[in-house]
Amino acid sequence: MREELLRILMQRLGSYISGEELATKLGVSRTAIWKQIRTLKARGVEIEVGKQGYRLTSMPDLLLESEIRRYLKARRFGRRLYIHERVASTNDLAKELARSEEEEGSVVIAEEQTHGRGRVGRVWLSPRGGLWFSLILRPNIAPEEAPKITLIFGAGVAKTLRRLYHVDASIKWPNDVLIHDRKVCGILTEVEAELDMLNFLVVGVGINANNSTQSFPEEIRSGATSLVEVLGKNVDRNRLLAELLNEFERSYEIFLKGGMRSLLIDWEDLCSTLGKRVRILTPRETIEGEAVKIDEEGALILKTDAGKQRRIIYGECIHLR
Ligand code: BT5
Repeated sequence: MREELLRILMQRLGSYISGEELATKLGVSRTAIWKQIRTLKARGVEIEVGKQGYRLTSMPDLLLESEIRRYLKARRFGRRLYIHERVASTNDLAKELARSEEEEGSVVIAEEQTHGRGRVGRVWLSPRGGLWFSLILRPNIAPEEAPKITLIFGAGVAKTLRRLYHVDASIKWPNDVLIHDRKVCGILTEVEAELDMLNFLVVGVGINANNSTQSFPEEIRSGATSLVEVLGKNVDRNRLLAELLNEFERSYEIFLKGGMRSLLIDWEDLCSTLGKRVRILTPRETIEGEAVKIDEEGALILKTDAGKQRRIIYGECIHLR
């Protein structure tokens, strides 16, 4: 009912609506309306309370199911949306859901994460205003194929950001999306498998959208950016989420039909790592060379100074020039 109330206020942005009219429309008491208004105000929604009733003074930047659905064209992705105020990590919640048979395509979203995670236990800062979500997938593939999914989703993010906001978004192998060489998005794919059978996969996507990166610790801030910082204005996160899910579903279907090769061509076009001199840190060694291509498994092919080709499946990549 809170979302319904907000929708009515949004439709009448700037003008007063009486408590009585709202109560009648929603079939609840005026006290119930007042309570919901109080909660909305506490969440940062700008509502003026006057003699004539309630008035929304600016469009709220909140994740709302009804708003997401306005733009959602995907059939399976986003069929179920779980929107939370604050969670530890949406990946953890999505994994819990997936373990209890949640269907493919369900999405867990949060306004804020208190323990957002990056790869290998790194921290992912997730203040309000960003877009933090996780998608449950149940593809019929071997666990080793999971990195391909990360690649596809990275390309989906870069493509969508370019299309919606005309920004120069590119992929840094394997899983970062950058704008002007600063990280705007990270992806964390987690797999649960038994022997050779993949039970499910959770793809977590974090995008700095309407959050500032100014409050991040210096070592993270210097390499990070957000959409509001690049564009100078807020983006519609509901639409962004829906458009991402539309794009992800399209690519995922191509992938399931065996179209990885065509997806990789797209990926290469969007990638800023290829052609660059890079340093790769793996758990065992540090390698430098020129990034020349990506193979069908999603591994990076490097030409080292000694003229040798190296195939790197996993590692941290630093762009040198
Ligand atoms: C990633 O890890 O880039 C994966 C991030 C995935 C986040 C999503 S949000 C929804 C879902 N739920 C989760 O708990 N996680 C997923 P990695 O490549 O390991 O990069 C982590 C590094 O990025 C950190 O060590 C920081 O240096 C930097 N970093 C942390 N927070 C950042 C932010 N908000 N923006 C840009 N860089 C950040």
